[in-house]
Amino acid sequence: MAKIEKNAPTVEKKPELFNILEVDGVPLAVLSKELWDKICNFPARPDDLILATYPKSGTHWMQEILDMIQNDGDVEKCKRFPSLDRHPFLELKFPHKEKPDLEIALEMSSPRLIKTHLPSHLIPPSIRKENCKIVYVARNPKDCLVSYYHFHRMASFLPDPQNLEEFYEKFMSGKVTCGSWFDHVKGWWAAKDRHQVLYLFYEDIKKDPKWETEKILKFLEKDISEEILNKIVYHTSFDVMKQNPMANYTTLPTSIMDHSISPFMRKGMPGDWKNDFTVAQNEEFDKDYQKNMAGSSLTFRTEI
Ligand code: PPS
Repeated sequence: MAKIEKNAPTVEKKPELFNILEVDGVPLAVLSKELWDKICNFPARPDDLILATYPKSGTHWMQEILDMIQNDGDVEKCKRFPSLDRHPFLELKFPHKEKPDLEIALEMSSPRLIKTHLPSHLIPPSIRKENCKIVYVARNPKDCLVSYYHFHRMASFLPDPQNLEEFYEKFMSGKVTCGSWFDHVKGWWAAKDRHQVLYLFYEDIKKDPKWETEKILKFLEKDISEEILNKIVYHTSFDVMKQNPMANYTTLPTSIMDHSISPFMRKGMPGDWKNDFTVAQNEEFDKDYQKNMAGSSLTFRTEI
């Protein structure tokens, strides 16, 4: 295991973009109270497909899989726009866009695919009322923490993480955007028993993408040929997505995301946390994990 890197380089920060609004004790990347009110009143449609994740859990990977499914494996159609412009992020307003994604969603025709990092108890009531299908992807917290740390280094709209030691404390106490990883994964785990939620794990998709994609197809009641299934698995693999400008975030200005500091498509590998965690951090983490997950039937693999 590695030593902690002190004072790792970061992109120039833009504090005016941090815009953290705290809702129910959860820090959210929501621009204003006015936008939050609009989110709460968001009119979901019954055929909306919701993709929910804690940050750095494989949102864009699953977005690509779902887009490929919805477009019957047509790779060119899935390259129509960069990921950020293809499907809206319910609660976000990106610095390079004129309006919040929610307003873009309101103008979109059905069926819509809508992404969100919101915890289950904060999603707009209409999503439940309309019984929308929800795909939730969870990732083991060690890799999630490390990925989130490096993302804070390269994204100008997130605060300076300083070093992994500092960020570790913030992540474990839920003082990062979207709050506690523990509350998020447990909240959605409970929600799956009350709503149409397909709860998937990043590590499972990495281990057997074909099997997991078949699960998604069943959940979406969609039939495709073996050939298209193989095409989806290939097109959404880490190495292919990393080379795809429509999926790897390189179309954004470096003042928003600086890939020379840390690429968005960074490692994509379960167990990468071992390169950043110290032995002491790992021991402390395991103890905290036991405390926070006591009584939960949820289990995670921290390597495959
Ligand atoms: S975000 O910014 O919160 O929406 O990020 P998110 O898309 O949820 O997660 C980014 C991490 O997912 C990895 N990724 C992938 N892993 C495996 N296969 C594929 N195809 C793939 N696409 C993205 C990405 O590399 C980030 O993880 P790390 O560990 O940082 O590499």
